[in-house]
Amino acid sequence: MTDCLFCKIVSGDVPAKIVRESAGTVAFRDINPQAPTHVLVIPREHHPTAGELAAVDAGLLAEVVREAHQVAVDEGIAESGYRVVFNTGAQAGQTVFHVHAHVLGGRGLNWPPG
Ligand code: DGP
Repeated sequence: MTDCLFCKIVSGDVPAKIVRESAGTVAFRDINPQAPTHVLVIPREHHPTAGELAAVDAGLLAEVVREAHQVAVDEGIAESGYRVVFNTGAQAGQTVFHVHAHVLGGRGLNWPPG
């Protein structure tokens, strides 16, 4: 999609601190980190939400989740604990409508979230 910020990160038109890449995904540091580790994992293909991606390519959604776990391993937070969040829809705080998994960790995380 030409007008999508995260598509532009995939294409390299917008710079990002990329930490991992796989055949179907790119992982990069969030510009406004909410925890010591805050990485976004996105599919290279444009899909607006996790639910829509699940409906058309569940394998690609699984790849996003697998890569999120690998980010946690790489960042050294897999053992202490980390959170994977798909904000879905405006009321849940989704601001970029290209599906992304937030990988958060490196500090205690409260529940329920705000
Ligand atoms: P969400 O609110 O769930 O849609 O998350 C969008 C995230 O994207 C938010 O945590 C901030 C991050 N973000 C927005 N613009 C940029 C950008 O240009 N570069 C990077 N690396 N992250 C961005």
